[in-house]
Amino acid sequence: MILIYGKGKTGTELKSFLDSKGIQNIILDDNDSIENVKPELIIVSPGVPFFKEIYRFAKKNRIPIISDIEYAYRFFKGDIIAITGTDGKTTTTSLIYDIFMSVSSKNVFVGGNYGIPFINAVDKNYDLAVLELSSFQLYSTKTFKPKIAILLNISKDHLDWHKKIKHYVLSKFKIFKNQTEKDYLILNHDDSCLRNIQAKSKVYYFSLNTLPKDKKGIFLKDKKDNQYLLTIRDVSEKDLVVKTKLIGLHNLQNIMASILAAYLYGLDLDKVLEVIEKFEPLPHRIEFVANIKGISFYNDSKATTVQAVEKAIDSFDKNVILILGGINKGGDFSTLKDKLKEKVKKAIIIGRDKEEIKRMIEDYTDIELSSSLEDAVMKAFNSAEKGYTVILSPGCASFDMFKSYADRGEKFKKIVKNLENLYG
Ligand code: UMA
Repeated sequence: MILIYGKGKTGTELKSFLDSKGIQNIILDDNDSIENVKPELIIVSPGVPFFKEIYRFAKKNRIPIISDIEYAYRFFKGDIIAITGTDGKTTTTSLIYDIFMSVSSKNVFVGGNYGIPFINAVDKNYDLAVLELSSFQLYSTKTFKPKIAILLNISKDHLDWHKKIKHYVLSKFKIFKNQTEKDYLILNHDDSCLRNIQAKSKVYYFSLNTLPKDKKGIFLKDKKDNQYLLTIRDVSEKDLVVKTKLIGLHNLQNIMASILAAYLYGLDLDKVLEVIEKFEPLPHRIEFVANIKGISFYNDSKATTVQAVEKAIDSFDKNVILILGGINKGGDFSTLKDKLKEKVKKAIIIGRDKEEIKRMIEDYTDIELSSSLEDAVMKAFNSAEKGYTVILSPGCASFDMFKSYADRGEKFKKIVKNLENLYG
């Protein structure tokens, strides 16, 4: 009998799958007693942290405990492109999916942390799965092995789940742990955590700087008016001109990783570049909302880490008013010191951890504390001048004030749109 642990999306989809196969199962969570259950396997949902009782129960009774990703992998017959990293996963997953849907003739599944559990891909004749994977999902994998693994970047995130950074990094590294010399690993050469990884797979890098001569991959050669000149290096070198609606060099990194995945699959790069040019920014990721009296408003609610806030600030030249705060996931906001001094005129802080965040950054920019998002937007609007940019880039989880980052972003957009109706 299989114990499915967690009654969210993952658990219920696993249950339908096991029921359809006639495999005996039971679905439980923290609210149920596990004392009299004797499963031969436990499949745990990603949101259940490793320090919870169920992991102790599995260890004590010597029952294997795996993630839904590991379980679905054992049945899935197609190729897998798997994407992980602290930031940029969803954009990269979405772009790779669009590229393969448009340019290849493959029947492509997209899912994982992206929203659709991987088990939904099993038995449906997909040739390829493009999977966004969180560290939670990778933590309990055992044999999982993608044909192409992409590791975008690593910064302190989800330390509430993982407790220690080493734990978090090792979970992420599981994405390539079982790969062989037939598989590919795509790494960010600009991230010092990833530059010197030893792997059995064939490693390709992406970088905003020229890659060292002995390294294969893709790098930025020149930038002009929203066009990027890139060089792709394998046995020989080839230049590519990329046009995109995505803002910021962090997005260029996501694009470079996607181009490499397409290249390694042998797709026609001219067609790939056409897909990239048409690709629209996803909601809540440096998403333009409105321009009111010469002040531009951007919604970057998906930025739940300090590193993501840094990327948002990097995307604008100067005169930024930053709205941030919420539940701090262990981030050190003082690392933004130089960017705050250089570009941020004022930071307006909301949410549960506003006092803590204030202490970390008050020496580097003007600060105002605010008790609601409406009030924060008004304060930003009143402080801004023509040519300024107001950006909601919280660097924190949203659950103290909102249902999710998406709810936070939608509410922000609504408030800004109301303001536009009044003053626009
Ligand atoms: N539960 C417990 N104890 C706990 C936590 C959860 O018993 O301490 C049980 C409860 O029954 C609860 C259920 O687990 O109802 C929830 O399971 P879950 O949190 O794993 O949620 P799912 O609905 O199965 O969604 C999960 C991912 N959620 C998380 O990782 C928190 C979804 O990612 C993913 O899209 C989905 O599987 C399909 O694969 C969401 C997410 O927030 C988008 N991810 C985090 C992020 O992107 O930052 C990692």
